[in-house]
Amino acid sequence: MVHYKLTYFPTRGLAEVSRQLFQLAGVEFEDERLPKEEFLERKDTYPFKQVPVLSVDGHQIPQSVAIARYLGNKFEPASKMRTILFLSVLALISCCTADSGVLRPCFERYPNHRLVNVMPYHSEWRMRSEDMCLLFCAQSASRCRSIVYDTVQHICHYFSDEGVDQAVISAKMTYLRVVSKSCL
Ligand SMILES: N[C@@H](CCC(=O)N[C@@H](CS)C(=O)NCC(=O)O)C(=O)O
Repeated sequence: MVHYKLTYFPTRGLAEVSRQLFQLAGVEFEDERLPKEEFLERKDTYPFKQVPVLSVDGHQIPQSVAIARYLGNKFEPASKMRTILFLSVLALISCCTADSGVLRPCFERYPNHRLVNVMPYHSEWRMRSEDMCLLFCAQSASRCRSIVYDTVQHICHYFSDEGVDQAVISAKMTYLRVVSKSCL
């Protein structure tokens, strides 16, 4: 029997669609959920130094969408109903990542502030809510130390600097600082 191991964090996030695909197909798999510290110890052993990673008899497959596609093809839906279920599970990908409530305590929040004289390492457009900014920050926790959310244009700017000395008052912008690295 093929041994499947799906490695991710102890959240739904980018692994949930594949977990659901296993459930729907009724196929056994090892649902490995790594605490942050353990992930950091093993990070270098993963193809893109990130998770989720699916191991199929020891062969690693990275990238959440590639994993879901692989499983979708492998576990061919037996009926139309199953096809519908498979498709709806795949469509869940955006809402599955809405676990952000737990992240709130990890940030100090300064409404009407932004950062000056510091460049973001990344900016993400079309972020409908502040919570989406937090989630994205947690997903690149090794770099993300602060966020500025532009509430008008719905852009999250990510900084690897805490930004404490760079914060200035600015309407309709929200500055969020990671309180503790281990929190994320
Ligand atoms: N494009 C990748 C993104 C993977 C990704 O961002 N993984 C995050 C967790 S959701 C991660 O491993 N973050 C830890 C890090 O980058 O150090 C995918 O879809 O699988």
